[in-house]
Amino acid sequence: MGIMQDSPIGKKTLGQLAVLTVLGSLLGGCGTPPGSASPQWPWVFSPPSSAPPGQTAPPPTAGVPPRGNTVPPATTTPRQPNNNYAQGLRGDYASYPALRQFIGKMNSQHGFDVAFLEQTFSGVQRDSEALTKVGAPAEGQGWRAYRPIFLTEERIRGGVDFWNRNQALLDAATRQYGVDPEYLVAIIGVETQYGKNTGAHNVLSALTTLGFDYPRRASFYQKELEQFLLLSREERVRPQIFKGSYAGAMGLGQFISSSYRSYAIDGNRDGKRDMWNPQDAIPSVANYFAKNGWKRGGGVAVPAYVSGGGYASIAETTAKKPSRTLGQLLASGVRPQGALNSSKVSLIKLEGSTDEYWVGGENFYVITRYNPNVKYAMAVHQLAQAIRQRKFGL
Ligand SMILES: [Ca+2]
Repeated sequence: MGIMQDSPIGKKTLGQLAVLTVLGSLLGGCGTPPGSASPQWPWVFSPPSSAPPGQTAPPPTAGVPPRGNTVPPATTTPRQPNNNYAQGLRGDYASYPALRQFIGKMNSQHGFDVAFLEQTFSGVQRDSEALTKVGAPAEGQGWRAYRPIFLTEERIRGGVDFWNRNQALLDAATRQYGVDPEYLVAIIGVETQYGKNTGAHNVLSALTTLGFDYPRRASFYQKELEQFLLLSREERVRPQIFKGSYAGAMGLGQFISSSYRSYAIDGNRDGKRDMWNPQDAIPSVANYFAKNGWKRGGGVAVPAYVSGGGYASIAETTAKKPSRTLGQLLASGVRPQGALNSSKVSLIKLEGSTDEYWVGGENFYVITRYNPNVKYAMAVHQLAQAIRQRKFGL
């Protein structure tokens, strides 16, 4: 998951988002054929959430699909173009052969209608801000500059508030998934400041831009775009509706599309996996951690002193699965400053003007499954500890 660097300016509340989506629907934006007698959209229109974070979503209406449209079942059989759509690609991506190939693949592998996708992508505007941001992630900074972004008084206090507001949800997620609650709170705090900053980029535009205008990671973002369209179909949400980070990460926990499809949980059982609603987002983040091997109560990381000539070659600056015993680290000149409950450990090096060393356990590695940068995982760990200490007055 990416780290949000978006300015709060330009953020829209979910209420505003709902208004915009309704407006878009009324205006026939995104290509809905006006006055059409039968529904042309493969998916029922349904925004990610009509309720602001922290509020309970309205109860589902059993058996009644939103807006009464019929959703055709997903099919893997390629379909012929639907003549209700204008043919061909237009707009910013009209002259991209790679996008044409992508559309062909979505048709042959997943049964998406070609004309529908052409219509969809004809409305995509290049997201130049995403291109700028993807080249300068926060992780590029040294640890001494990176840490203060997240270890702020506001974020610690906000974490305690979020925990108190969502105590029952966090308790339930901890019981069901075995993930320590302070880490769930800290992830959501680092990613979105507890839901205040879930991203204002149009996910379809951001992923199309990064998939076809950013050659260095085109393959990754095209795969996420594929996952995103599948997600939209599964969740019955028009792809133009989703908002997220410049990299297409969505909701309180900033799930990219592949993670959304794999790990998101419908916690409140209303039939939607709504990552903007804590009722779904909290168990989803817990599920992500559990599926990646989190051990409840297991050690995460402790600071360490290093000496001699043996430690340098085993120090990790990128995430790797722990493979050493504590005894092996001790023999390499590493002196942990505290106990760490983990059968396998790594020596973590946080680079900066003065390097910092930590012994990281298996749970530290699990945090890096969320974002592979060790500075990210350490920021989550330290924020989690600070929030826990503040909440319980330790
Ligand atoms: Ca739900």
